[in-house]
Amino acid sequence: MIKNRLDKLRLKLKEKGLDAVLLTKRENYIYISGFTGTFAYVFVTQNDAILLTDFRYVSQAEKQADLFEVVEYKGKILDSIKEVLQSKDIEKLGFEDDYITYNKYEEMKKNLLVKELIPLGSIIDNLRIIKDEDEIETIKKAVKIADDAFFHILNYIKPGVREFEIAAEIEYFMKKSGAKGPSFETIVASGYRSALPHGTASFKKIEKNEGVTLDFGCIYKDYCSDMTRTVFVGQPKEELLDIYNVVLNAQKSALEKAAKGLSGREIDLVARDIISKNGYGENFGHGLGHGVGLEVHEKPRLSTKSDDVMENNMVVTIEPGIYVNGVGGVRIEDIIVINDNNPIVLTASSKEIIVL
Ligand SMILES: [Mn+2]
Repeated sequence: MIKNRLDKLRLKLKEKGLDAVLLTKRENYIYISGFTGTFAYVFVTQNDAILLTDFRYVSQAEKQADLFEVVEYKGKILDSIKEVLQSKDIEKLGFEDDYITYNKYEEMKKNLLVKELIPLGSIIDNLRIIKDEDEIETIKKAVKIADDAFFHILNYIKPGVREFEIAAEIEYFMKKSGAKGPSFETIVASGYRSALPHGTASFKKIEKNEGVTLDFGCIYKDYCSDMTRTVFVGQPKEELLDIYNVVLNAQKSALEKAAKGLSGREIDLVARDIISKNGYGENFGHGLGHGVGLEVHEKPRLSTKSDDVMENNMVVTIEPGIYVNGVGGVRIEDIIVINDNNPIVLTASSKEIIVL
């Protein structure tokens, strides 16, 4: 698995004319090396794979990154890296331009003494975009934990309970089920607050006859899940139920159309057309979805601006929503795996109207 990823990275290095890459973004070095600790500099050339870390992580790195030579650095990390670069005659070094701070870049330029520091752009993101079997299995577990948490929380949502209590219960449940934690700040947006697309849980109490949007996910073995459901407590306004049916129709249609070869824009348009035709075009102000993996939001993007083309084994969300001030909002989100013309839906929670 790691061998395969290293081979692909080395091919990219060749294409780009790079002698080596230096990775420090955690998701990227997990992907390339297998090491999951929070601190490492991962260095890869055509012939070498070296992981520099400190005392805390040496034995973990040796175990997890078994295709890498693990070097424990003492003193300044950039001095250790400079030594490695000089011993390997590196002239063109790729770095993570979308992650390294300006300060770090200046420091690297001054201290590493390589001829050229070359931005990697999306090279690593593009390697991570198609998931292998192990990754899909891990994501399935993360999705299952979130599905179970949704089922669990339905008994907990009632008038008088505060949004943050619901968020805490969801997160506690997920952690007890083996998750490392939530994959982002849990969204619980009830009543008028459900018109906020990203209303993280507040002190507001759930009231009778309103909707509650729950958007949450967990991290399981470093892979993320992400799901959204809107449920109702008592009898919601007629318009909110109409909105629910429009969102559900848009969500199902886009999900069914999601296929290999289509762009993120084309799939987004399927949902957007349905929502617009029902008069809510202005109320769907975000993209349809995004890739999910080591990061909860990663490539590919599904939006009006996305040229990303779907390929098999990309894992993406489909999450249209409608938000109307004074009425409320509805969003429905599933995770799917692109699979020719038959996407595999990982999220198992019901999408039918749930009235509590
Ligand atoms: Mn999402």
